[in-house]
Amino acid sequence: MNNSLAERASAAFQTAFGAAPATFVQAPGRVNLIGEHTDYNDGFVLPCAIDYGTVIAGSRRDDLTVRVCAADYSNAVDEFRLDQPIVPRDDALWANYVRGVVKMLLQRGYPLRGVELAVAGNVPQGAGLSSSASLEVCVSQAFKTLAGLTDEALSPNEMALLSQEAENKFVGCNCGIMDQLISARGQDGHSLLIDCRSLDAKPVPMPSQLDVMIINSNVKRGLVESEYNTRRQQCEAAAAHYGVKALRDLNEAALLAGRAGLDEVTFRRARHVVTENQRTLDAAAALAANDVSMLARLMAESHASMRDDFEITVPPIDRLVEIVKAVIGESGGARMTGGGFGGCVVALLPREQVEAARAAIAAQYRAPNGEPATVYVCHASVGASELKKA
Ligand code: GAF
Repeated sequence: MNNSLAERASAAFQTAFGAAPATFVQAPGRVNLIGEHTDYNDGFVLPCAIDYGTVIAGSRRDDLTVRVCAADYSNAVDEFRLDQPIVPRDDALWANYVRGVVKMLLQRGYPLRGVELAVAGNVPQGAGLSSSASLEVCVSQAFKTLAGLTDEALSPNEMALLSQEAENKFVGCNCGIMDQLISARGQDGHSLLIDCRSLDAKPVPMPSQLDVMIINSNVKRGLVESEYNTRRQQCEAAAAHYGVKALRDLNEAALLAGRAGLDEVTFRRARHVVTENQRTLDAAAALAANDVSMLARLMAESHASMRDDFEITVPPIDRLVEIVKAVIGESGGARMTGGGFGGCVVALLPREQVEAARAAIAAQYRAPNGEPATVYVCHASVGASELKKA
């Protein structure tokens, strides 16, 4: 992703600010292999960073003014000051991801000076691949690099946490920590098994014979935020029913034993989270052992659980999973990835089956509006970093 994005960011910088940038930083989007809606239940997730993301070209200023140019929004420029209240804009939503992160950095006491930034990204928006987290973490990285802060001064975990807080409190989306954490800490050629309670992250090598295929259904997602928030509330209600801090603290036996008095829907929501946590741990072990048929089984079970218990898939997404599974059988896995209600399917499949899967999708799938799916074959990539000195 980096070269063409860096060129676009550089060109936008030159146009907006009339000079060359001092540095470039990047932060990736992500695809989650398994562990959906578990992060805000203090549970486990297994995402990898992808080679689609955000690049920022940046330079320091001598004052307290921040100027940001968005290459993807016709080089629109947002400007605000570090010594005045930072408030959201309702006429340029992209700017709020930047403003929110800066506000959280200031609230935590980081010594910021003014900057000029130009932003370019290529994560498809609204597809469940974390374009927002990629932007937020990239902004954190830009300020970190331009302020000369070390990892000790501003760790990748802290970057992820403050980016999540910006999304929760400034942008207004009540997401968990997964997306920002993998964007900050991704590792080349690895997925990360993340414990969302302790924020420990264990790298798991991706088997060399498998490719990561992401299939964007191009289904326009509706009701995402309200449904997402409803699922969170149902999970919290279930945890309260069982008397635990979070659903992470339940196993399947306890789930069944304490079921009396819990309504059917809330029980099924809890069952998804409890079983998905175990599947995620098992999938990380299967991936590490290159046990592809086990991985395929766990991904299929995860999809069924999201469809039947958590009710976050939609028929076109279920159809895409069926099409891919008919090609790859047990030699790979496929499931919906991300928050749900549209978005993408992720498949882990042998490299030699990629073209057959692509052909089957092209021949057999159309979104309700007639659009075909968009297919990306990705490489598990490194998290937020400085790219190069300009
Ligand atoms: C979205 C959220 F941002 C994540 O925190 C996570 O909950 C995910 O949906 C579902 O697993 O991407």
